[in-house]
Amino acid sequence: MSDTDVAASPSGGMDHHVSVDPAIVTEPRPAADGGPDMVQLLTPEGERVHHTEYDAIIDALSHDELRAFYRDLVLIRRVDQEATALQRQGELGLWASLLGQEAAQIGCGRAMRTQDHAFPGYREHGIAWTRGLDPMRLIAMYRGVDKGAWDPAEFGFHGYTIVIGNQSLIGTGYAMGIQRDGAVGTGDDQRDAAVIACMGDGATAQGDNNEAFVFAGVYNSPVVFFCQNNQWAISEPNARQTRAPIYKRADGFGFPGIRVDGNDVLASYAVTKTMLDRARSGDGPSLVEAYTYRMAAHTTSDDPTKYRVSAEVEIWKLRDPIARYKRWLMSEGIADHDYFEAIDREADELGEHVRTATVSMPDPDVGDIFDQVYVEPHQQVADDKATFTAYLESFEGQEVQA
Ligand SMILES: Cc1ncc(C[n+]2csc(CCOP(=O)(O)OP(=O)(O)O)c2C)c(N)n1
Ligand SMILES: [Mg+2]
Repeated sequence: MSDTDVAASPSGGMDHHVSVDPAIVTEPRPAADGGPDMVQLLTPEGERVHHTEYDAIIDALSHDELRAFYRDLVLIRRVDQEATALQRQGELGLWASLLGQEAAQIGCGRAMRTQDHAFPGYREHGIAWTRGLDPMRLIAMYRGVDKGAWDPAEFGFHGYTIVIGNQSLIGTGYAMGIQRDGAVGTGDDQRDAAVIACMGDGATAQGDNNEAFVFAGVYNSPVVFFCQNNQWAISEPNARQTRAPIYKRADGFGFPGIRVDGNDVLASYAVTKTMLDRARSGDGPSLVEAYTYRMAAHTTSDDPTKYRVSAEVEIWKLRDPIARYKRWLMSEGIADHDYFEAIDREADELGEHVRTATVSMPDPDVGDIFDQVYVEPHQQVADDKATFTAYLESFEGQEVQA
């Protein structure tokens, strides 16, 4: 396979490990660059692309706000890198990296208002960051010392969930509730609310997701389905999830779908903001397909070299979300060398904090997992706790192998 083949195919033509009907893999696939329908406001080289619908949204941002996007991108990438390293050192049970998807998530998260609610999967560290959730809460969960039970109402950011596709249904249900509470289309900026339901490209193949689209469409619910199409669902490429571009799926459900360059923080922000404004004002749901790439493994338990070629990853490196944004900020004179240095220093400090705070997290009392099952006492759970406690005590005085 030549480099050209790889460039033309988001799957990278990686079919040699899995036997697949050739009729499926030779079907036309979306262009690896997202195609002409994709909204892009910043090229991979950092040049602004003008767009009649979205320019005004970007022009309305102050230089402080534009610089803050950069800070978000760099700091959440650093958290992600540290968490990946900590997992490799045995300090976390698992980590799901967002590497490459920072712009999609920061653009989306910064388009939300305080009263909006996001329903994340397991990789939405960037959206969590924009909602003010301390990344250590995420890390504690992946270390297995915390159940991830932050207060969704406090952050407008619900619990991490690994069940694929559930966010669409739960988010739609929540959006229907917001509608019935009369918090849509009142014209009050402090009150009108909307939901971001996160999903991946793989989630589009779930029945739950399609059922959510039916409900959202029929009830005109204030929900934006934010699909991060990172080209892969573990080892399954887009070509085995869908034969049509994801954003076009919305047509069949009667609401708008739009593909945006998910490696372009400006475009991701402008498009998601437009769709959230629309939802809050009572104009109903939409599907935003943020076209991006998962640069790292699916999770730290996965080895992507088994199913995709490195040439594909190299192509996407050239589309890096942070490099292009930095180039643009510099060329516009919005940020200078001193600013970037200060952000790098802040990232170093944050990295150090992540490392020291992780290794000094206290182990939870193992009994907690039983105590928090029911509000009222429960005999079966009490018996289970006693059995488990006795089992642990049976090791006392023995040397435990790490
Ligand atoms: C209902 C369900 N089926 C299968 C799985 C196993 N699983 C975990 S992640 C994943 C792939 C999801 O891919 P995608 O939606 O593209 O999200 P990404 O991981 O790429 O962000 C699968 C199949 C699951 N967690 N839930
Ligand atoms: Mg995916």
